[in-house]
Amino acid sequence: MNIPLLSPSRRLRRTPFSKGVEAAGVKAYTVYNHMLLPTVFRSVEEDYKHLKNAVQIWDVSCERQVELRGPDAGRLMQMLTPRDLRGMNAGQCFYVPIVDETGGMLNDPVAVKLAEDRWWISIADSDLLYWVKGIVHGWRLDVLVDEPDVSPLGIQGPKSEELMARVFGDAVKNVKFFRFGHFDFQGRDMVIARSGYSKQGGFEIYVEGGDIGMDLWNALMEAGKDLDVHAGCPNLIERIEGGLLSYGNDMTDDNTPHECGLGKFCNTNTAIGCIGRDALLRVAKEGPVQQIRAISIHGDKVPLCDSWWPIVTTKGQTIGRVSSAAWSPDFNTNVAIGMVRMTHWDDQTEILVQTPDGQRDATVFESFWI
Ligand code: THG
Repeated sequence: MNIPLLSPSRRLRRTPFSKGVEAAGVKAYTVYNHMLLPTVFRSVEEDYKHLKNAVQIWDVSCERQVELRGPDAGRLMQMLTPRDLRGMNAGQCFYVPIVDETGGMLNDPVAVKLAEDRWWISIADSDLLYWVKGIVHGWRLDVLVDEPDVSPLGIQGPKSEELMARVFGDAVKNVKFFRFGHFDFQGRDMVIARSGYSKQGGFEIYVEGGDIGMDLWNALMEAGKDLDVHAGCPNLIERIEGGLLSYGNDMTDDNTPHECGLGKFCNTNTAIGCIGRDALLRVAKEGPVQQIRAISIHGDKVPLCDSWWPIVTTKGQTIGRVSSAAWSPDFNTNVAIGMVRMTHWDDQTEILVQTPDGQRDATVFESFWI
């Protein structure tokens, strides 16, 4: 198959780390929040093995921030999500479903509480900024909303803590999961959280000011030479094994958080002010009729999944869709994420998946691989 190239232009934004990514031999990009996001360095499978054994530097600048500043910032944040934020303190990060007035998912970002009156919403791939600006205008809220020059850099993998300590000092080891601290790099303040889009452990550095980007990239590469540090990126195989969802692929605004298995991040009863609260109270009472599941697709390696693959019964009735799939060397099966109707969502249910290569036997699981 011929894979066409992407034509560069200013609309397809480069990042502060693009030069480093290119020097490291990036082989493919996707577009995420109108910005370049690397998807392959050596190969998806080699990158996967390396991620699980060493440490990688990820250019995840495309996780853009929607910054909220002002006295109504906290109130606005609670209007956006059904997760109860009253117990959240400055210094914490929360994974938060963002819903519209129907309870449909608009994004699944990480909310970073910098101060009572200052937040970053570290967004997945949808133009959340416009929804937030619309709410601020419509409700006449006292808060400024914009996209600052902040580019996250991910440090992921089992050796990430060692590498981070070498560059930022041992104190970085004290940062707990989904919390952040402030650290110095060349006289500049960096927000560093223990978080990231892998299950291998790691950190995210919120780099303020693109001008310092390559200095930081080079310092990390230099300090990690003997740790086998390499440029990497969110890995398709590893994130499916871990059940990390991809907005626009695994769910859209047609899905509620409960359908996405994100009910544990909703406190709809107490999230007073959430715009989708009434709608979600209704769907939460009944419970969803379809839900995200781990799916093992039998047989040899499946092709790239760039459209939804129907899930059917032996009688040919459609009961769901597969939205992400990849061959897993560690689990010796095709791992997949899909939305499955309640009649077939129980653990170990046998189903059929219609891949572009033909129909495959598959099994539904109630939990992911890692
Ligand atoms: N980090 C930051 N911003 C992001 C992402 C990120 N923006 C885009 C995208 N990723 C948003 N989606 C997710 C999906 C999953 C997680 C984070 C962001 C995640 N989930 C963990 C899990 O499900 O195991 C932990 C959730 C928790 O316990 O709170 O980390 O990766 N900055």
